[in-house]
Amino acid sequence: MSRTLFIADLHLCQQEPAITAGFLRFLQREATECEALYILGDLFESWIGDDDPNPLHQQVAEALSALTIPIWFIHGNRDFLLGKKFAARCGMQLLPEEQLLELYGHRVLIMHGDTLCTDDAGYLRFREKVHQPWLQRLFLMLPLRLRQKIAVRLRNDSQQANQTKSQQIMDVNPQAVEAVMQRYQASLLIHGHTHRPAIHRLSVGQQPAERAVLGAWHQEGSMIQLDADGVNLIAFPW
Ligand code: LP5
Ligand code: MN
Repeated sequence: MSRTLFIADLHLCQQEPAITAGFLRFLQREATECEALYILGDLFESWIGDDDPNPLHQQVAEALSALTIPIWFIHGNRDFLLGKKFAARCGMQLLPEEQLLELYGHRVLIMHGDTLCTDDAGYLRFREKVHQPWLQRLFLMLPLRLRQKIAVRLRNDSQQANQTKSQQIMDVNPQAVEAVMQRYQASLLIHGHTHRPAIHRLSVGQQPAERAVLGAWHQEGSMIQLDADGVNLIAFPW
């Protein structure tokens, strides 16, 4: 079937087995009937290193590697440390944070979406810090238990910080969207992160364009399907 699927923000974790089960069903059904699957970040609730022996990771790796279609992954703000080793176990390929695709006659830009939230200065400062390669190397050398503790601490700090931020600050900035789409001459942008599923029509350099936003999987599944007829945002029960 000539269609490509995109998903993001599943936030898989051991505490939410129903979401994992829904994802495994999605892989067996939807993902077997498409040309390629793109995972646009935050597949996992958090990631502290490929050496984490969490059995959920093994389960996900087995299910993904059983697929015969190409699987591509862009890091999110929760799983930016997911490395080549785990990607290889899943049979998926890692992409840079922005990737242009030419699919069915569309120029499609894909990304996680966090870098579009340019009004969230606190987050961007945090992001810059934790994306420093030396800090990541140092973090990955720490004992697993300590890494787990740091991740829990960062999640708590983040949740607290988010309570004081407005909804607008935590959404994408329209100028940032237009600028990046113009830079890639993209007519379609697909991203996640904001958990505000929608297809927005806009104009980029006076040309009609679309921004398709994936939903999180907290209450139901969310995927974007792209084919020769265009882009479709689909919600489904897990
Ligand atoms: O994730 P979510 O939805 O709660 O909020 C995000 C932004 N927050 C984050 C932080 C993550 O949740 C933390 C994930 C940790 C996982 C792995 C640990 C690996 C550590 C590696 C170290 C090298 O992404 C949030 C946004 C929101 O999205 C909406 O876009 O607003 O941003 C924040 O909350 C950032 C705060 O403004 C500042 C957080 C305070 C932390 C200060 C510590 C800095 C020093 C770090 C050094 C290790
Ligand atoms: Mn995110």
